[in-house]
Amino acid sequence: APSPPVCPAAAAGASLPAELLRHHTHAVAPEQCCSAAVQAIDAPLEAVWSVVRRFDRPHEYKKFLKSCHVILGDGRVGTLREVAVVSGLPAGTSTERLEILDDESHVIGFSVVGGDHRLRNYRSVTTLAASGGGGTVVVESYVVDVPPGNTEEETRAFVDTIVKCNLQSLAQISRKNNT
Ligand code: A9S
Repeated sequence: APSPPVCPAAAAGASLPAELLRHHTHAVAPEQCCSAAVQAIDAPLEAVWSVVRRFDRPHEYKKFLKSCHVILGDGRVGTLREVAVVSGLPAGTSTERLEILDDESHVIGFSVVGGDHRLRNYRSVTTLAASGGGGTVVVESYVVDVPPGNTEEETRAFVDTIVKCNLQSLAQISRKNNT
C-alpha cells in the first residue's frame, strides 16, 4: 500500500525529536495542500509558549485578527472560538476548534470548522522546541482544501504568507515579553 502523504514539514523540521515530528505528519486528500514554516526565536521556550498556548487570545500575535470570542468550552480540547478578521482580507470571521493542547510537549493545534472565508478544512499544528543557546524553534504546519478556482501553488503562497507573518509577530512579542 502507498505510504501516507507527508508534508514538507517533515523536511522543515528534520531536526525535531520524533515525538514532535509526528504531529506535523498530516494526511493530505487529493484536493488539499499542505506546507510548513519554521521560525527561530531569540526567547526562552516558556516565554513563547505562554503566548502560543492561549487559544482564547490568538489576536495577541496574529495581526490579521482583531478579536476572538470563546463560544464553547474552557480552553481544553474541543473549545470553540470565533475570530474576527481585520478589514482588507477576503474574510469576516472564522470558527475554530482546539484539537490538541499539550503543555508538556508544547504542541497546540486547531481546525477551522466554519466562517465566511475560503480556507475550508484548515488544520494547523504548532510545536515548540528549545534550541541551543536558550532560544526556541517553532514549527507550524498546516493542511487545507484548495479553494475552487485556485491552484495548489496559489493556496500555499497565500497561507504561507499569513503563517510566516504570524510567526514573525510571535517572535517579536516573545522577545518583548522576555525583556
Ligand atoms: O490563523 C492562523 O493560524 C492561520 C491562518 C492561515 C488563518 C487564516 C484566516 O484566519 C485569515 C487570515 C482570515 C485568512 C482564515 C481562517 C481565512 C483567511 O482567508
